[in-house]
Amino acid sequence: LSRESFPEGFLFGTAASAYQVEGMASEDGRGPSIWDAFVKTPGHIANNETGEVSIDQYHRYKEDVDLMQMLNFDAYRFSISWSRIFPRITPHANLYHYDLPLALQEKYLGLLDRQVIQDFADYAEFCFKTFGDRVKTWMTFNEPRVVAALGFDNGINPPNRCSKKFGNCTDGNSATEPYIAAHHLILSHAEAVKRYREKYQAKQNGRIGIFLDFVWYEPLTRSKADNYAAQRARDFHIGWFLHPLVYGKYPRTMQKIVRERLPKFTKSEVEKVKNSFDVLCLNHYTSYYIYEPHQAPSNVTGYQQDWNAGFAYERNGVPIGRRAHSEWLYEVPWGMYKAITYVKKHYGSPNIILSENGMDDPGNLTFPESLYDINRVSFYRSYLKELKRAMDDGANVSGYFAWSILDNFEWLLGYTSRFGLVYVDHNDLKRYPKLSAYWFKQMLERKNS
Ligand code: GCO
Repeated sequence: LSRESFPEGFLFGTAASAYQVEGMASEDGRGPSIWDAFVKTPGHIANNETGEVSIDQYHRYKEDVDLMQMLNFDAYRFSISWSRIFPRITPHANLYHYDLPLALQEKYLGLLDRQVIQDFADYAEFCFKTFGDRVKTWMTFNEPRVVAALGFDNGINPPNRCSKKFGNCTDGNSATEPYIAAHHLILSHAEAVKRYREKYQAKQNGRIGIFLDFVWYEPLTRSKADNYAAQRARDFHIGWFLHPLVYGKYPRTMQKIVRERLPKFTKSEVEKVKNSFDVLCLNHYTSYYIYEPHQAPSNVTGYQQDWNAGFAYERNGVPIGRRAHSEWLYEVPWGMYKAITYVKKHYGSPNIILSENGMDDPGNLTFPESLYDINRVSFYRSYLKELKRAMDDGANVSGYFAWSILDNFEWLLGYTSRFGLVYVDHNDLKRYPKLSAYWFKQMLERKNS
């Protein structure tokens, strides 16, 4: 596999996000986000770690960008933390990577109030105006499904309104709040895109989109029930957002199951939401076999209950397509081919960037053994081959971003998780490129340079 295996101009990048790598979380006028508040509660994060210092990319960004360039990457996908500034190489700027300002959460419960639509669009417009001369690719939200499902269902991310795990699911609103939050995320995205297109795009000649996470769901058997369960899982996952962005309405399975709890788009909102992206970014990691369970597990509520599909982790006793951060997994690379081909077929063959793909280290690796990450090399090689196969079958993909350039703050897992191509010693913050980093370096070398 080499850069020449992909079309001329195909973009190779790496990805990270503000709260996960910057540090300096309380300095230089940065206001707290909901993650700054969330990490302060003991028990929320592995080893009660925080992003206060993280891996200090705030000060070491030059060294990190030099690393990316040494490894022959073309682009770097980072996020702006709603009050932090950070442009480098071909900047792909993401406006929201989970870190809602705490002030908005406290003022009006953030994503549960329509006020967030204007506030987000004002923030987006500030960024377009200030950085649009240098940033030509904008994304509004990272994984809005994760925001809505894990923040407002019996999930585990802030504002963890109905998290059974942290025991504050008192008001039982998980049946409605994920759908309200998702609706406001879609409307906030559409309002920001409208303003970009009306006021900045012609002059700045940029493009705008969104990051959607898409796990592939394969029916465990050919039965009608398992096929329906797989389709429902895809609809409740990517369809929740991509259906409105392409067709201006929620998927039929979702409408049938969630019914009156599903907010409605007005006629003018449909016009604003439909086709509100120039490029669709897909974050893909893993796949699951899905089967139709007889009833939803008793410990789930709301969105998880509605989804109600069984996840098969094994098939004929062989572990398959399961992703957990703390153990070495069996990944099924063909899920990449299926996910991309599915989006091409069902959503009008949009211009796709594969904006996140990568794997965690098994929890028991020590230094320096973990630098010899041969498993990560085979992970990337096999997933890139599947991506190329989807492109050979006509999928319109123009870029690929590895997650992540550096080991960083992996949300609830803190620094116990290591997704980086580059190892970070969390004691002295020194960076050590792993084998996989050098694999990309040779793979991305421009032969005719
Ligand atoms: C996500 C985010 C990243 C994660 C990455 C590894 O999918 O939650 O985009 O912030 O760190 O996916 O889990």
